Formats: sequence, structure tokens, C-alpha cells
Amino acid sequence: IRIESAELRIVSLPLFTPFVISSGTMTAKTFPLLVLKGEGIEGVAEAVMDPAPDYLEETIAGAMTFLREVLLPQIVGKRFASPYDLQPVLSPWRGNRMAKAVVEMAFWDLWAKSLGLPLQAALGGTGDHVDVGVSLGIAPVETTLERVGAALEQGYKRTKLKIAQGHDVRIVEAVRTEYPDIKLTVDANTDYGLADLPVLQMLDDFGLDYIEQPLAHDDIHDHAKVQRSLLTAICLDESIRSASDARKALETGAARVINIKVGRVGGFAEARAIHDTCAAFGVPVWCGGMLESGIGRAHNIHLATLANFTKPGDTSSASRYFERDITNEALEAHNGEMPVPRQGPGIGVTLDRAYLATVTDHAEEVTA
Ligand code: OSB
Ligand code: MG
Repeated sequence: IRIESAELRIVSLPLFTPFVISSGTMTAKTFPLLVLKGEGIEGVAEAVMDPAPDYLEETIAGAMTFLREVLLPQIVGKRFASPYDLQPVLSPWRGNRMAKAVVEMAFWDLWAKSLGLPLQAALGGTGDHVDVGVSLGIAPVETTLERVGAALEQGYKRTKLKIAQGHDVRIVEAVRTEYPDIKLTVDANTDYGLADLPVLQMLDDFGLDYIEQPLAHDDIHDHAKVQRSLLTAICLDESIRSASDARKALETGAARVINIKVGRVGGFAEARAIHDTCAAFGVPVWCGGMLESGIGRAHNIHLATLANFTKPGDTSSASRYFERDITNEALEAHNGEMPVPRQGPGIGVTLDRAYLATVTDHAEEVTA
């Protein structure tokens, strides 16, 4: 396929309620959106970096420059037979996996559409839905209990509580006391250190399915130390950027579960390699999220149909976050099952161009 042009936007969707995690608060979801065009087909993807480098190092401003000045000029006007042919363009550059991912993911959508296949089939996934749970931001105990109750009423299959220093044992204990049997997890988004081992060990009393990313974003070694002193499984998110990271984490016993976000790891080729590495170790994975719009959610759902995604993912209904989405198709879960979008081949959702225009902060075109 020859890429004839690229449309690059910054889109901002207001959130119903601020989403609070240990590393920051989001009041709107702002993201770069990329459309690759070729042979009468459009491939679409969104990037997951934030305006500020709070979750990982990349920023929207940095990514826009890197995309506009480096990556897109090497792609527009060129022909690529498959997503793997993008690797020579992407792999020479250090880091910047979120920026690389948006290019690779948009091309996967374009390529699957050119083959007339759902993205899921091009990736090797099966099934018509994926199991999902909710991720609940940091809030007072009462609010959290209400949110847990609402999520359970809607049938979500797992409840993940965001925790931070001083907002951990108390909140988990309150939820566990009210709901003794639910599948419960916590996500610290790197808020703890080795010195906090006693607090993490207290969490062992609550039958959590896993504790997500307790320590630093760039640290696998100390997670291995902590995992040896915990009964509860550690799940790594921020620390896993590649299949090589996954191998190191699993060889050293730093985690027993891995959260894969295709937008964090550089795209589907790397996401699948991580998935396969974990399968080889007998370690389950699940599909994380970054409060994506319908475009990124669709990518996540297709990925989560691969065989080793055996734990419920974070792709809950878009209506929990947004008044209105930029896709024509609503991505809504029922009883904790999110249907695989199948409005045509590729990601199976289409852009609502009229609404997109009203939530676009910036738009530019890259041509050959
Ligand atoms: O760590 O998984 C995370 C949202 C923003 C940044 C980091 C994370 C999250 C989530 C939300 O937990 C998951 C979602 O609903 O998309
Ligand atoms: Mg996380």
C-alpha cells in the first residue's frame, strides 16, 4: 500500500469527572489522532501520551514534533507491503514508543482494511467479545464504595482501585469488607518504594488478584525484590515497554501478571511479542487502557482477543468517561463483555467527522 498523505490532529474530549491517579489528575482526555490515507482507504489510531510526562516520559508536544518532522515524512509517499515493513523506519530511534505506536497502529488498520479483514483476524485473535472490568480513580471511601456498587450492578468482571501513599489499606479494607468475594485489584502507578514493603505486605490480607506497578516506572529489579516478599502477584504496567523487558521481568520474578497497552509499547508487533513471551512463561496478560476515545478503545479490544489475554481488561464503556465519542459506533460493555467492533474491516469503528471537527484543537496535513 502506498501512503498518500497523513492527517495529524490534537483532539480534546472533556471527562465527566476528573480521573485521579497517584501520578496526576486528568480533567480532559487530550490526544494526537493520526489518519493515514492510501489507495482510497483510511487507517486511524490515537496516541496515548499525555500533555505532561506524568505517566511515562513522552509528551504530546514532543510526539507532534517527532511525528511531523521525522516519522511521517519517511512514510508518506512510500509503499509498505505489511506493518512489519515499518520497522526499518521506526526502530532506529530510541524510545518514543507511544509516538511510534500511533503510526504502526494506524497502518495496521489501513492494512487490515486493504485485506478486507477485521483487525482481530489480521492479528490472530478470535471471539466476538472480550471480558472487561473498571478502573476507579482515587476518591473518598464513600464515593469509591458507590462507584464499586455501580460497576458491579453493570456486571463488570473486575474492579481496580487506584491507590497512593496514605490512600491504600484503608480504601481496600473498606471495599473488601463490603464486597468479600469480588475480583479486586489495585494500581499504585509507581507511588511506592522499597521502604514501603510493610504497607504492600498489609495488602496481602485482602485477596487481591494483583498489585499493579507499585514501584518506579523504570525499575524491574526492585519489583523482583518486593515480589519475593509478597503473597499477592505483582502486575507490571509502566515498566514493560518491550518483549525484552517482559523476559527480564519474568526471568527475575518481578511480576506474575503483565498489563499490555499497545499504545505504550510501540505498536501491535511489540504487543504481540510481549503476549507471546508471557505465554511462554505461563504468565497471563490483560489489556490496559489510557482513557482512550473510541478509536484507541477499538484497537485495544481487537488486541485483547489474542489467546493469552485471560484476565479482564480496562476497556470499559466509553460512556463512563465521555458525554460523546468521536466514533459513530458506541463502545459499550454489557455484563462485563465488550463486543468486538465490526462496522467494516480494520478496527471496526468509523470517525464521526462532524463531531471530531468540534473537538479538534489543532489539525495539519503531511503530504509527499
Ligand atoms: O495505569 O492503567 C493505568 C489511565 C490513565 C493512565 C494510566 C492508567 C489508567 C487507567 C485507566 O487505569 C484505564 C482505562 O479505563 O482506560
Ligand atoms: Mg496501570
